[in-house]
Amino acid sequence: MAGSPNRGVLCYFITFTSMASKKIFGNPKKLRREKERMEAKGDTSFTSVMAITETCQQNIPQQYVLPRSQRPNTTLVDQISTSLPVIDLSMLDHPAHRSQLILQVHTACNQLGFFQVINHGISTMVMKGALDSAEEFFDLPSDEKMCFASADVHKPVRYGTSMNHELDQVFYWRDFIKHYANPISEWIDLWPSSPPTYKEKMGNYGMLMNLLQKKLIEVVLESLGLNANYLQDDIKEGSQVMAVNCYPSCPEPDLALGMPPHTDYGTLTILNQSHQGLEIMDHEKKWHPVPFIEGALIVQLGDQFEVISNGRYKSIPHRAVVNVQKKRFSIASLHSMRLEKKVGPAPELVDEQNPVAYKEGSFGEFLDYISVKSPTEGKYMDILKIHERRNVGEV
Ligand SMILES: O=C(O)CCC(=O)C(=O)O
Repeated sequence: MAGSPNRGVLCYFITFTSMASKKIFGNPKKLRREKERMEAKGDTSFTSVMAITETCQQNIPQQYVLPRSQRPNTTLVDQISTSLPVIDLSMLDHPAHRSQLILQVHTACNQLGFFQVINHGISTMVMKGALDSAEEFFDLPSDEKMCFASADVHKPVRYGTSMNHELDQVFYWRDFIKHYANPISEWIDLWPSSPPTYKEKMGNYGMLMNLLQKKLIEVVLESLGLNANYLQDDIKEGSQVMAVNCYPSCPEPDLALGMPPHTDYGTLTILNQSHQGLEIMDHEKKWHPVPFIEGALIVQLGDQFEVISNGRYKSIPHRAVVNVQKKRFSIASLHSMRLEKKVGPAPELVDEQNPVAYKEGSFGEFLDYISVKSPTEGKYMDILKIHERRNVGEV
């Protein structure tokens, strides 16, 4: 854990291609052995960040202290942050404005892979209801939450801390509960029954997110010049994971992060947050805080869209910072194709100038990968990237 000799050489996984992870992942036997080793350990016990903060410490425990190079710049406020794209989705209701909206989506996805949406049709009552039930869940006594504790990323419902408490070398200032949500009837019985309104409020919100993502995917596909119906059935039957995050206030926010830099694997993620705390990285590797806009939802492109677009659009690297004043809650609705569906570049986006740049991958393979690799150790997407052949004589 923290303090191990590896800590000083940790790299952000957005730029890091681990030879070791390629070796394990490329070798199914090794991957299976590694998984068996993890399962044999069977360690589901951990201390949540909520429990740590209850003891009112002035300093964060050593295992949450990031190496200097990975610490956030908490004074970051820049011009770009205030002009990050905000798209009015009600333009979709007016045929005359549709092409303007598609152009805005194209610009946002091309430049960043990120935008916020307003007038999206989800009421602030529903959005707030889901965040309130998240808060009530994390306020439950520890033993009630611990029934859902697991480090097994394949579990359809799991409560945890940091990213994966069994793999993380440095811990992140975050507790979470994640649950599958599509189709809701298949999963909701497994969700927490306490607080009593959790299933209703979170379930209602989750179903609306699933409808919204279909709309959003259509406009992103159109913005790529693809048919809005491309992969329609796969999207309808796709997987939805709701990551419900709690970032307690942190006495030393400049030393820690709520979540490390990462991209989401799926097609797109819709994020609802109680207040500001998300940061995104632009193509020049600069971090920008995402301003909180009351009632807005944040849309982030995931790796599957990068693959489908054959690299025209890139998934957005993002991280969560923490603050000293108050707890922050967020709900990330993570959408992807179903577990076993292999996704590759859209044939329409491949030609002589743009040869296939990614191998096919699936959500299931991504989960297998992260079940043995911490986010700082390499990225599943790097395995899918087809590196261009060097010309003869090139060093
Ligand atoms: O809470 C946030 O702002 C980020 C959440 C996130 O990136 C995730 O759950 O994957």
